[in-house]
Amino acid sequence: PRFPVVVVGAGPAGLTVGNILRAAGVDCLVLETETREFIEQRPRAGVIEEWAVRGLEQRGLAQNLLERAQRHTQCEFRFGGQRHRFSYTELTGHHHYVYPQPLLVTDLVREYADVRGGEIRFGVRDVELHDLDTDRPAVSYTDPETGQRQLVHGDFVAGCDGARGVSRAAIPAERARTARHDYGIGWLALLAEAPPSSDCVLFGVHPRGFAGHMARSPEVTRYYLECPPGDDPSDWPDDRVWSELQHRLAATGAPPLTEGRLIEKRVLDMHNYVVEPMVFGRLYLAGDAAHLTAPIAAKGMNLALHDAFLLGDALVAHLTRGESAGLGDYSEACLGRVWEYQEFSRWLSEVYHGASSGDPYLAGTTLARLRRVFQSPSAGLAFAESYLGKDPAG
Ligand code: RFL
Repeated sequence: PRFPVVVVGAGPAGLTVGNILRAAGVDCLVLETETREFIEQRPRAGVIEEWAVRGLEQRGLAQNLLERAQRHTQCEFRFGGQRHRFSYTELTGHHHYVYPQPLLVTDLVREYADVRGGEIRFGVRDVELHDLDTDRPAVSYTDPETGQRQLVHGDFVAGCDGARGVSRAAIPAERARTARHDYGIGWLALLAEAPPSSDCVLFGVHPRGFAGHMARSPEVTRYYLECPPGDDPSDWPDDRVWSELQHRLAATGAPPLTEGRLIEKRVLDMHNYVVEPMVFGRLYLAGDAAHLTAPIAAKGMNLALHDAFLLGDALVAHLTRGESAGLGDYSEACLGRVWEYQEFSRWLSEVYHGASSGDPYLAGTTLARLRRVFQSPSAGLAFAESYLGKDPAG
């Protein structure tokens, strides 16, 4: 079989590319190693930036999101035992959407496969990419039902298989550079079966370590606790987690957190990477396959969507109208935003983790940085702009 585009990976990036192609009548095949049930439930991101929602809306992909997502207008930092509200919408007129990633993925799969008639194979094994540097690239995989190897030819391969996929590794080392940054910090990522304890996102900057609170739905709340990298989640029984969260997020006038059963407990070793360029021959990387940002600033899915909009539109322009400028500019057009978000993540990581670094100098300077966001209107505005993400239209 032959498809104009073979998309590797059915995350937000791959499914968005697939949907854009199908809307333009371009055939494509999406290959995914997991089952449909699994990807529709995998908990991860929740914060989507306004421009990204608009990008989905323009492509007919935001109907459920716009009906169901919460709109957030402020966040709260807690440090020095006090609450500090930051109303970014008041400063900028823009807000954040909160819509859990599994719901977005569910919407995107449904639209791609059930509405737009796109082809997708779940549960594929041992995906390999071939002849990427020629005009007849191919992808092979083992079919989960027959156990047979399948070979699919395409004109283009979209590598959207995330941080643990095969696409990035298919680029020879001398053809792309990977820049890495390891924070040397761990976050215990938690999902609690408990209603949110605040009407907005909370960031606790505490000498014992960072703690975060993010609503996901009226019944489920995401929490984060800074911990040593490589910590074992089994060292974090529920009692210890709640006592640490209560302690690090305590502030004058703030009610205690509403506790509940912890349904996810994973230690994330915070690191970032960026692959440059994001293109090798007929392979175009998008999303986490090309660049990872630790969830410090909640940027990963937004970058994945930005790449997917540009790649989907560029492939459509090339395949339906013979216009190849979009494909030519693709990598550079993505990387501007990628580096901007990487820099903000790094800046924010210092703010979150300075107080607990054990270095009193770093603790002093990063707390000063945080106070400046509240005391200086221009520093507040600059922070709000980075936090909300740059609007590609303006
Ligand atoms: P995904 O979502 O990882 O999708 C890749 C898909 O490819 C499949 N796959 C393969 N398929 C075929 N062949 C192979 N060889 C394959 N190998 C893997 C995988 O099963 C998967 O279905 O990548 P994509 O599309 O680039 O999307 C990226 C986002 O998922 C990611 O950046 C975000 O989840 C990051 N992130 C957050 N981003 C935000 O914008 N806001 C947030 O609030 C936010 N919170 C988070 C996050 C990530 C987290 N984790 C994973 C550490 C919170 C957490 C806890």
